[in-house]
Amino acid sequence: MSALLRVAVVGHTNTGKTSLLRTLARDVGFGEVSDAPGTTRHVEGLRLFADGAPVLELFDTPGMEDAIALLECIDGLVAPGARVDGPERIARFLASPAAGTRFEQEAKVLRQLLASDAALYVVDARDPVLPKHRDELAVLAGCARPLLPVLNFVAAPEARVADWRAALARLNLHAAVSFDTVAPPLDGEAELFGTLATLLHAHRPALERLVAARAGEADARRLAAQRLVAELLVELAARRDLVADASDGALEAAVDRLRSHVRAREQACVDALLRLYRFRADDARAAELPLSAGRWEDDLFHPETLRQMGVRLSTGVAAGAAAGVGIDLMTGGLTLGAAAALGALAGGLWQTFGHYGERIAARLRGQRELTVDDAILRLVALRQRRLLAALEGRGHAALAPIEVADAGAGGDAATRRWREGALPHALQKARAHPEWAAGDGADEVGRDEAVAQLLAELGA
Ligand SMILES: Nc1nc2c(ncn2[C@@H]2O[C@H](COP(=O)(O)OP(=O)(O)OP(=O)(O)O)[C@@H](O)[C@H]2O)c(=O)[nH]1
Ligand SMILES: [Mg+2]
Repeated sequence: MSALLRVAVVGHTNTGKTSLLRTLARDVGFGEVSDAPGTTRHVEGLRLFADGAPVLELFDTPGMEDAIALLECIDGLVAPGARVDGPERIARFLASPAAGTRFEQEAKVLRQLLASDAALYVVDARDPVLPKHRDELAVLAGCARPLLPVLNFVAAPEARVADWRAALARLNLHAAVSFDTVAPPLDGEAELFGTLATLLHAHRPALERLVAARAGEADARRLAAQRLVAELLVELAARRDLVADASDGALEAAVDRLRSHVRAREQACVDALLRLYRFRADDARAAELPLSAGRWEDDLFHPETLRQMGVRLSTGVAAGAAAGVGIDLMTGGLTLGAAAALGALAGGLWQTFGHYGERIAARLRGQRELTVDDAILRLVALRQRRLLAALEGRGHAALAPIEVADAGAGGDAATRRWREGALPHALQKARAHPEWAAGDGADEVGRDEAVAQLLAELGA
């Protein structure tokens, strides 16, 4: 047994072997996945790492197609009644001409299994248990390697998990794990590697390290993703565009500019999230997130988009031309200033006036300031959270559209809060800090504090 655990992934054609490897490796680019049988034609390996060191090497293999004929062929190579054990029978088969012709694909599987410490036997749990499966297992058992059945497609309503477990037990395969490469169960990986460890005692510590390392990576990934969203929201809330020119044309152009900025900033966050979760933005597979080619289909500033997400329209949004943009118009005095600036003054912090002095003076000169409407912040928060949930629950083998959760009145408490509760304090604070929007390092400490505070509120 080599130090690096080697596991072959075997099974009938089209059961999702390549998909399983994609999901375990978090790599949408591994191998070729298709609905057609016989997609994988060659053995291909990939390594999984724990803390930078390789722990497990998995080998994708071609699907087995005609196990009944294969078993007959192998049986035909041994004289009737002769006492020849499994590995010897397999060796005779591999040395026979049939292994290079009719059963070339199957021979690749068996060679790889003999060169491995164990195998994952991938089953399409929607299939009935058929003689071809029993013969497949009889041939594989001939290699005398531990086999762990992986019941794939268990998220499908027609999955026959109990039938499969019963049939496998009759073949002395008592440990089997349920999986779904498209919608993998949250603890699916840990269960898979944990069960494998019970079959491969010598490799148990390595597999446990792998499970722990991958759980740590998942936590770090989730936190990094939440931080990306928090930074996005803080920056958008902080954004204030000054419109110095009092003409309507200038205002319209500035509104357009702000909207383009918000769209681009949100898209940058989507791109970063896809990269973080190792999905490709230009990959057709990412298109079935609630995104199209890595982009949201619905424009952020279309009132219908807000309605679909259940966000109530504020006056700014209803205002048509300037939908989604708050406009502070200064007509005199301090009564109409930015709420944030007023808040600072009302709080009795007179010295803060110096900080806002220039902006207030500008407003007295008839200038206007544009901000991102609360409703847009809510919408951005709601859909980034939805994207996060989709990315968390999605395997790297997913090809089909995901169910987009009902965005209507329902949702959990956090969703309802984003939709209609008070905006988190960190965002209200960001309203008073236009310098946080620049992302140029100005007042990074304050901005980071707000992001951390928002993260804590998001996590709560
Ligand atoms: N819904 C669902 N679809 C899956 C799952 N696993 C695989 N698929 C789909 O099943 C089809 C076959 O998947 P592959 O990964 O190519 O199967 P394979 O076993 O490698 O196939 P061969 O290489 O041809 O033997 C593809 O269309 C996958 O998208 C699953 O768990 N759930
Ligand atoms: Mg394949």
